[in-house]
Amino acid sequence: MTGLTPYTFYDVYIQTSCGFSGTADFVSYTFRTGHCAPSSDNTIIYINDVTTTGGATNISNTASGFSTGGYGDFRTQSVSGYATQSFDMAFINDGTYGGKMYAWVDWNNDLAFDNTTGSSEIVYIADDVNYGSGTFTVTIPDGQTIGDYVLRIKVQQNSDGNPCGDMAYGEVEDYTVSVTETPSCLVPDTLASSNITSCFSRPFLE
Ligand SMILES: [Ca+2]
Ligand SMILES: [Ca+2]
Repeated sequence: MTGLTPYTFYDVYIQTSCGFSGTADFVSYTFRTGHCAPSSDNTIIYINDVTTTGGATNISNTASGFSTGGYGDFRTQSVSGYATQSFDMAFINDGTYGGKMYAWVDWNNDLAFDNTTGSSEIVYIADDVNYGSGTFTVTIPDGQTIGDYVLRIKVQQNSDGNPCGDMAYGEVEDYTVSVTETPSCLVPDTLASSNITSCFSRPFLE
């Protein structure tokens, strides 16, 4: 099936053609297009604050609490930048328990987060302990096409960092990375000075 609109529910009706005997009754099936939406029934582990810095526009989503069902769709909030530009994303969890942290960006917009080891769509893994807060840097890939891409951040305890895996304890939040045109003339950055020497004589005043 092609030509479907992302983030839309579709009803499909199918019936069997029985040749000369006619047709069987319809059976129906409902499915949703878009990125997977993991769920959690336990409300005690969640991402509370997400903020970005370094983008042309930035995300500030604080005190979000636990999203219903464990999945928070915040794609209307975006951080923007051009290819090769970086931004920082800071998160604060509920403050009591924390969890293992993961983030992905669907850079090829195929509605799936490639979780293969070494994939460029994995932008953050911190799963050695349970984290109450943290910050990570996301660099927009060189040559990335102008457009919108979904960034998923996930907190969870127990089990691994599967972007589509349901959580016994955890929450997922989705945001948007808007990639803009690279400026034709970039402003200087990372300015530094070294080996400064005097190039003039200070007037001697009497
Ligand atoms: Ca939340
Ligand atoms: Ca993808």
